[in-house]
Amino acid sequence: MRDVANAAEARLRIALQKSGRLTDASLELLSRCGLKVSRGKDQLMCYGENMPLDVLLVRDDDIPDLVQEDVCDLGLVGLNVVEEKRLAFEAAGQPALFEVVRRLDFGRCRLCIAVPDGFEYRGAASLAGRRIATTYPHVLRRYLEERGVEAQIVVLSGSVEIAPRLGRADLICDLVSTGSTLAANHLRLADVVLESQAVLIRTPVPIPEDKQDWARRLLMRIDGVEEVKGSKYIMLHAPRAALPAIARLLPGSEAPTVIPLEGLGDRVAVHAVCRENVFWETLEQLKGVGASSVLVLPVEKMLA
Ligand code: PRT
Ligand code: ZN
Repeated sequence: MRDVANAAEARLRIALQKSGRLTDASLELLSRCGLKVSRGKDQLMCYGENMPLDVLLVRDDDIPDLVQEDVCDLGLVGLNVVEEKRLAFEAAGQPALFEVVRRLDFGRCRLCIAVPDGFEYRGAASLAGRRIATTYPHVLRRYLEERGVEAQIVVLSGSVEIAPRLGRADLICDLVSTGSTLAANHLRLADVVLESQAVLIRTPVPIPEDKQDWARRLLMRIDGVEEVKGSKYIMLHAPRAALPAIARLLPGSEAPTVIPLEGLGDRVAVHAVCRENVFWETLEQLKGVGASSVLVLPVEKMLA
């Protein structure tokens, strides 16, 4: 529970992974939301210098617990960890007190069933009676139960991919992103148990009123940052008659701004935000319908 002194300060607290695959992207997200932090001596707590928001750096597995216990208001963590913790709490007869409020555009991976080369996999029924090594026993158990399959779950804390070679399991259930770890260990993907990505979780305990404004602003800024990822600002000149063709070519653009060009007859300047990347092929096609002086710029911030 929060101590009285900190509650009085009315500072929000967010938990991030201290050192791992999500760390850089999580810090980058907060920095793009405008947060400047100074690291404490213990390197565990970063003080928000320009917002009443402090960052706690911890192991990813601890993040849902910190939100559950209301030590932190928010947390950035993989959905795989959130689901495993949620099911673990429920199995222990305790409701999980954290909820996913945003899915974020990083940390994508898939929790998969993977089998050794030569294993004949014909659907989930092939797993019956087998030993499956994993660090995600609760998510795996739910997957097996939903399919009415009984198998033995071998809980490991790491190096799951070598379990079949060591004879500790027949197959595995582990995270996969590129698939190269599976290939290097002579395993192949058989089924996807969970599609995962980084998520923002928050305590369902109502955030005290004096902190609510910043919690709301942070969420709005996160939405703004996520929205501009991959977005481009495009500027070009074109004959007015080409506007319908240009609108069709610009991916995900809405209501472009059209400005007359002084002394250039029916030529206009078009400015538009495209919600997707703009490729060279599109620029060539734009030129083909009469566009010139085409500029494509990254979008840094957007507030709807
Ligand atoms: O120390 P701490 O407990 O904080 O970190 P950790 O070692 O538990 O986690 P970390 O940093 O490895 O991963 C943090 C989160 O990143 C995970 O919980 C996932 O949400 C996400 N993520 C995304 C991944 C991967 N991609 C990933 N590929 N987590 C792990 N892997 C591992 C996987 O376990 C396997 O060993 O990478 C290997 C497979 O990768 P490929 O590219 O060969 O398929
Ligand atoms: Zn971990």
